[in-house]
Parts: sequence; C-alpha cells; structure tokens
Amino acid sequence: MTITIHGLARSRAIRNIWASEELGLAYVHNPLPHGPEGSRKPEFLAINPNGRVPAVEVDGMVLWESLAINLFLAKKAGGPLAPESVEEDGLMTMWTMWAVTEVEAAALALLQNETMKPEDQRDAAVAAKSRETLKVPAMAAISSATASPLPTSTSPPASSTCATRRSSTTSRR
Ligand SMILES: N[C@@H](CCC(=O)N[C@@H](CS)C(=O)NCC(=O)O)C(=O)O
Repeated sequence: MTITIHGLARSRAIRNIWASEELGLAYVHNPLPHGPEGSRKPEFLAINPNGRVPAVEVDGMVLWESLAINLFLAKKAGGPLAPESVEEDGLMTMWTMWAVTEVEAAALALLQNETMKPEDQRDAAVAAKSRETLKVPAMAAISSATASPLPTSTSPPASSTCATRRSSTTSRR
C-alpha cells in the first residue's frame, strides 16, 4: 500500500499519522502548510476541493475528512483495529460520528481557551461552557475503564493543533 498524508502534524493530519503508526503502515508525510502557499494552492484543491487538511492518497485513491480516513485505513490494513463484524463496524462508525458531531467543537474550544491561545486572548466563559457541553453521559461511560468498549491506546506522537506551519516533505519508515 502506498500512502501519502498531506497536512501539518500539528493539524488534524495527526489523526492519520497516529493511525498509520498504530497500524504499522508505511507512509509519506507531506507537511503542507495552511493557506495560499499550501492547502489553498490549486494543486492541493485538486486533491481536496475544501482546501483543508488532512487529505490522503492511498494507492492513487484520494480521501479527505480525517476520521473517515482513519476508518478506511483500519479496514484496509486489517488486523486488530479492523472491525470483525458489521456490528463492530457499526460501533466504530457510531463512536467516530459521535466524536466529530458531539465532542470535537467543544473540545477544541476548551483547548484553545485554556491552553492554546495567548493568555490575554482566552475567553474563560467559552472554556467553562465547553467544559459543561462535554459533560454528556457518554463521556462518563468512556472515562470508566470497565464501561469502555474502546481499546486502550498509546499516546499520540505529537500534540495536535492547527497553529504552526512547516514546509519540507518527509518520508516516514
Ligand atoms: N472535518 C475536517 C476538518 C479539517 C480542518 O478543519 N482542517 C484544518 C486544520 S486542523 C485546516 O485545513 N485549516 C486550514 C484552512 O482551513 O485553510 C477533518 O476532520 O478533516
């Protein structure tokens, strides 16, 4: 399998880099910067017309949306991270959709307003509201090791933000 992952490691591309590492897949990482010099260049818009990273190319097939990419990679690679049944596939899709629709926005707002932004630009009210939003019952369920249907995992290889830019192309593995 030939995989190219476009997008800075400090972006949602980290999800695909992390998944590839967990799956033991070789990949080429193109740390494409955001904006006119990178994600909005015509060459990249031909890959992802949304102008956002990540996008991946797998054996000539193009995929974007970081979590859809991860589900694809898990299934394509097979092994312990792939679903063993339609039922398990359903659970993987359910938790993935839940993460992106119910958790991501509040988690990002909390992260930005508690750690990522310069202190004088942080909004404590937004952080507090985000923290409340994240207190959904399912969050408590996955916090409990015994109640969790999710496998334990290693730590991510790098912090995930959308903040910095790099420009070189690097090969992994
Ligand atoms: N739902 C998309 C979100 C992609 C996204 O917002 N990516 C950000 C980086 S984390 C981006 O490309 N920002 C640059 C831009 O919008 O120009 C995914 O999960 O892949």
